[in-house]
Amino acid sequence: MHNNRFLRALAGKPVDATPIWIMRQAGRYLPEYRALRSRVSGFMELCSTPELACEVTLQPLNRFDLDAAIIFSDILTIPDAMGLGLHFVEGEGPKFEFPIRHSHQIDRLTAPDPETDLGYVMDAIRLVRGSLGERIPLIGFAGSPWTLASYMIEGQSPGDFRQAKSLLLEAPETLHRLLEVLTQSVTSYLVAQVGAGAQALMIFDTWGGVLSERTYLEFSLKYIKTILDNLSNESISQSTPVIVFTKGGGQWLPEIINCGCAGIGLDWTVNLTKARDTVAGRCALQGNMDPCTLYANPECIRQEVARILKAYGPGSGHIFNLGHGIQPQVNPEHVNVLVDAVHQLSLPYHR
Ligand code: 1CP
Repeated sequence: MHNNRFLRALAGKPVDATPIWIMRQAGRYLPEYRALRSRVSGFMELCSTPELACEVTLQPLNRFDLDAAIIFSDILTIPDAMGLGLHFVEGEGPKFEFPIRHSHQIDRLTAPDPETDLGYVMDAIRLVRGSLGERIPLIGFAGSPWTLASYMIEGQSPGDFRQAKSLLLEAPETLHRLLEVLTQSVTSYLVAQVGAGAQALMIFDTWGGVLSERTYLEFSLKYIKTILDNLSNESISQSTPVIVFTKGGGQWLPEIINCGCAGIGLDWTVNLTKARDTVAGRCALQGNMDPCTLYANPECIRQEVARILKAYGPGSGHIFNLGHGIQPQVNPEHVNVLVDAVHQLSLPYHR
């Protein structure tokens, strides 16, 4: 691999500079993404057409000196493949035509076959790997069972979680059945992504942080751990590192470390120095700049990068990223400033 900083940092091995990639690095802040999207029927056509998904995946890499690529897709491809009918309403985000409203719908759900039902994702991964060659590694991903379940139950962006949390309290066994079929689905989806060429994996638990500690451990982390155990049994996680990102989960780092992940994603509310002390070399940390920093001027962006690098301190085990996805209104020039600042300002920490 020409640039394996990302995989080395994830393994805690020495690097020449801190690697960086950006959540949602392919997306609406890029004019070339908006141009391509306006020529197709919508976001799902981009995802489900491997040549287009490949082109979009590569767009940010043609502009910025990023240390990893992430396959252009979405966490909601799994519920879509389960028959919930995903579509995107302009300005409102994802919607399901057939959300989960009754427990008998859960009884009828089966785990999608990743090679047939989600074959377009595997084809996109194969195409991207063909184009990238050994330039930089490619990350595959999936949503956590709890995060997917929240969208499936609410039928859209979960908002106040009225229905998902009511189900959790009123019929926990029903929710557990849904989480189990999602756990099987996510496992086979991630295994297939590795088979197609993904070199690292990330589990997005975007909505884990809205739970209480008790319900986080029982309804989210437990299933993430099962996925990691399954990947380990299939000898996947030993060779393909997995990053777990629970947004809003900074207070549960001691529990998250025990799920078997190679890295933990952190949002910007977490103190990186304390987080590094907590994990004590047992896994790598990814993050954690506030995405809104990119609205500020280049000098402020560089200062913030310097602060975060200093907070982590010398040595490997840190992958720079935002604490959540990049906002669509960000000026792409500011992303260049960020990427170059991380590479330049991190040099003294790796001598
Ligand atoms: O063109 C458009 O309008 C679509 C916007 C968009 C994009 C660019 C959506 C719809 N998804 C994506 C791509 C995407 N989604 C990636 C691509 C890889 C990358 O460059 O990072 C990834 C990893 C995701 C994952 C994803 N989708 C998450 C988890 C990460 C996160 O941001 O929290 C979630 C929650 C989704 C659901 C989703 N899909 C799209 C939107 C706008 C949303 C969020 C809706 C909400 O706020 O609830």
